[in-house]
Amino acid sequence: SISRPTAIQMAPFSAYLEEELDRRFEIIRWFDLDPAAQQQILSTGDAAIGAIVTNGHVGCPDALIEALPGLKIVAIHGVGFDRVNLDLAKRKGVGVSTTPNVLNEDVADLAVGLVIALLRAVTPADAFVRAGLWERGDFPLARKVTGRRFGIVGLGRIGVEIARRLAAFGPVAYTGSKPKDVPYAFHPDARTLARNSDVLILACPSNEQTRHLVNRDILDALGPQGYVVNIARGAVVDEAALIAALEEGRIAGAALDVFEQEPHVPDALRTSPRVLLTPHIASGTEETRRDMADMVLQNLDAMLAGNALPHALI
Ligand code: 8YV
Repeated sequence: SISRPTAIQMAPFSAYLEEELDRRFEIIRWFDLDPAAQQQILSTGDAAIGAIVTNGHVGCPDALIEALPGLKIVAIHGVGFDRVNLDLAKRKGVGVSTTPNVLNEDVADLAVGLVIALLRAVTPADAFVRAGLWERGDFPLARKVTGRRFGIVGLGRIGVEIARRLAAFGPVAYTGSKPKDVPYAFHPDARTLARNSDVLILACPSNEQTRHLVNRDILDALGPQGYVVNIARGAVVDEAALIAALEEGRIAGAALDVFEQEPHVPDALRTSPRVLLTPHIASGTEETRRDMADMVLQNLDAMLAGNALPHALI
């Protein structure tokens, strides 16, 4: 029989994407394999495995890229590539693709939703009504959104969409590697931005430069009336420093869609009345996930046809 190409799938996807993957490849679901079966693949290095399909935050281990002589592509369903070793992929002649732009609007929409929900205490207010507490008295007052100063860390494709939306509410400033041609104030570093912001929104990539960028120093620059919103990556925030700042009232609150050890969320965050938590859902709409799936498939189809990857990082 004519053998079909094999692909390793690193994480579960939508039924649509999984069906389309099954149509094209013999699929190995890495997350369903026990350690011995994984080790078997790592030591035999099956040359039929031409693709790894993964998501933005799971990525793939270096050992897998090293082990597979027939590997041609790591196709990421997402834009973050912090868990894929680009230098190694390049050295091995393996292409890496992402799904840029199609998720910008959703991620920006969720960032704005988190800002409003956090300052206006929407989830505690919902819990208050459900618990029947309204009949015993009014809900405590929240904080005003309009007029707040918004500071965006990372004005890339997503950051700029967040800026456009938040500009309807108050002044927007940003920091990043360089100033851009935009109508928002640039600050050269996160500390200066934090000092001049009420709400600090993280929209930068996760890399060595941004690891624990939001540390004690930045949180103290933001101050006791300040809020943090993270839709980027957990690693951008020193979670222990954030927890301490929340517990000691050195910042007012935080809304987090991403975490350092997700899906593990520390108890100190899960029990804090000052935080709003979502399970990495910023790109999670049916519409956008369909578009992301189609981009993954375009990249895989290009690989199968021997063409250049349309959304290649390298
Ligand atoms: C999703 C993301 O978590 O794009 C990213 O980098 O983190 C998200 O879109 C994920 O990649 C969807 O599979």
